[in-house]
Amino acid sequence: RETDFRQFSLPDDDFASEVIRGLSGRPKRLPSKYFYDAEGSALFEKICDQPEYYLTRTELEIMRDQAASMAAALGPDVRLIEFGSGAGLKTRLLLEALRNPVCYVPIEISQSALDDSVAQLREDFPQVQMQPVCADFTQALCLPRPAREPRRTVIYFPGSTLGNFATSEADALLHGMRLSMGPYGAALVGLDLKKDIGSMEAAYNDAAGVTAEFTLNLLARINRELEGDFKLDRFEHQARYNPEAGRIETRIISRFDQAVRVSGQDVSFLKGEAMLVEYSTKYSLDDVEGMAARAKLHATRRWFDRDRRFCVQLLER
Ligand code: AVJ
Repeated sequence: RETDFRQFSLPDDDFASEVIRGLSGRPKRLPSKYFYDAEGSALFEKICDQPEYYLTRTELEIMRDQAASMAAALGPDVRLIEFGSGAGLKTRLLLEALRNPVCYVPIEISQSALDDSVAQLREDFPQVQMQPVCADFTQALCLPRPAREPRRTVIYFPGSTLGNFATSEADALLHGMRLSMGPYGAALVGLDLKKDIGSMEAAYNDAAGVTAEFTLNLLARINRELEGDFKLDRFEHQARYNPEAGRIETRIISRFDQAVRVSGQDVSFLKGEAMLVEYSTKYSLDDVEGMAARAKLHATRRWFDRDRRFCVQLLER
């Protein structure tokens, strides 16, 4: 029996309060998880088609070439949990390679993205129990019980989404994953690697302006859902590599002194003032080892693309 699980507090309840809190801080911030409404998820898919955005293409290449090797390392009868499942293309490659997977549990904040991907996967993998959960994977959540006892639980966390978190949050998330995966558990994590600054910055500043549109959609979403009156042409997208922190930092910059109303509150901006909206951390192999050690996990195997731009890392208890 398949059940759709939803978290107890609906994501929308938190949206207003998190936006107001973020805009009251100095610097102003907006949480990047709110990028992914239906519009934002569609725009992210469009980012993945841009020539500058190498991440998705590269990770797909790794999965195409080496999913069989990953599946061999994971073994049979796996319960596969995915954090932030998105369109589920990489997942399909992993599910195809796995031997007799017990169930697939995608945890995704965007209901539309979750519905679309699971509908497809149900058709393609009728023998795998599908147990979608619409939730924010950073919050405590209840997971559905599988119909058959798995040999081990594997948490799949592709896309370098871990890089969206500050170091301390990422550590906490990995540590939480360690607890959710149980004693023989594992995590398979996609991580974007440090490389020349030009390529990293270009990936977040595509010439067609799709990433800028994706970033500013956060303001459009606030307008749609929180009675905001942001004028999008009065703000601009900025994405720069911070070499000390080892991450791309995306900000929305106010082009003028201006006031905006959000959820019945006035928020004022100075010309040039920034709202911090996203981190996209880039890793060295030393960074990966350090992070695994802090979460008390063993970095046992990793798979790269030809040019070593990206890696899929196996972490085991
Ligand atoms: C899928 C969240 C990892 O940070 O590279 C792409 C999101 N933001 N372009 C990333 C994103 C701007 C992406 N993640």
